[in-house]
Amino acid sequence: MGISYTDLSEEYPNDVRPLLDRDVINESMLNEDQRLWRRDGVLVKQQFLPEKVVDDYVAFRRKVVLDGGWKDPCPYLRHDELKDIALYSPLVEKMDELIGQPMGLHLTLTGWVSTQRRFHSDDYLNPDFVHSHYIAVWIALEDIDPASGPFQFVRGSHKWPPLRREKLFEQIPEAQAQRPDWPSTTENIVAVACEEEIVRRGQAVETFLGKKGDVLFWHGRLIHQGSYPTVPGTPRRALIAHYSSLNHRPDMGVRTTYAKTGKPYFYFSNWESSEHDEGVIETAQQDGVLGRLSALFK
Ligand SMILES: O=C(O)CCC(=O)C(=O)O
Ligand SMILES: [Fe+2]
Repeated sequence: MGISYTDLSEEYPNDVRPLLDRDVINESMLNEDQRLWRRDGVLVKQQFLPEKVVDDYVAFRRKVVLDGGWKDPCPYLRHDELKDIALYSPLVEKMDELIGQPMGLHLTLTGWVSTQRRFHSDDYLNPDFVHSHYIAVWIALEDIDPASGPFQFVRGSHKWPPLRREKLFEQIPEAQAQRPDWPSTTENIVAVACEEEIVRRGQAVETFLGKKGDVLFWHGRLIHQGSYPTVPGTPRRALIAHYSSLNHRPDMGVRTTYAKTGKPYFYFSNWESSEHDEGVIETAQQDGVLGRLSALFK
């Protein structure tokens, strides 16, 4: 027997969960999106982002030559073009409404290919005390090609006992748990346990084939993955952004507000330097070859 989902998970107390996840609430007070969120742990809003917000970001993003995007987690610190979309007011306000807390941006994944990160939930990747006062969004920047390795998820899996880091650490050598790369070296253990649990519960895996401007919001406890592309190399033009409640991240001390939209983000001095852009950003004007390459994306 391998390591099971039960080995890796444990429910946490009702009173530390976000309001909409508590056992007993007054459901008649909820709006439709909150009701769906409580039930499914995932919410899709079609054409949520205005075309201009998407087009402006895409025009800027095309300057990034590599489909993998920026290598660091916080390019938004250096580029207002990322803040314009990831801190677009109605987007953040929707999250505030779902978690019941003011949400701040702390991670953007800018690659235009699938992350190929196998099944997991995001909550156990964060410190315990966050207790899923956490949300991530998957913004389709174009109509998503089914061959590109789309986002997949298990509706309602946010109600399963959540994956816990300390439970995982009980299963692996201490030396491995102490290394900062434990999320990637344990990816397969977690994925196999999740896949077996999906089968055991007889649950369907759903695929998000967003159209341009659509947004999928997902719960920190939702089981999801970036699937493998069936046609490797197929672009998947999306922006993924992660947010935590300002009131649940004592580990991320510095917060600031994006003046243009009035929405908060977490600040990390180590990602501020423009050296993180070196070798990533090349403008079409600077280099004819790269210019021709980016023209291919049009
Ligand atoms: O590549 C994807 O669609 C999923 C990425 C993911 O798991 C995450 O951002 O938490
Ligand atoms: Fe994830």
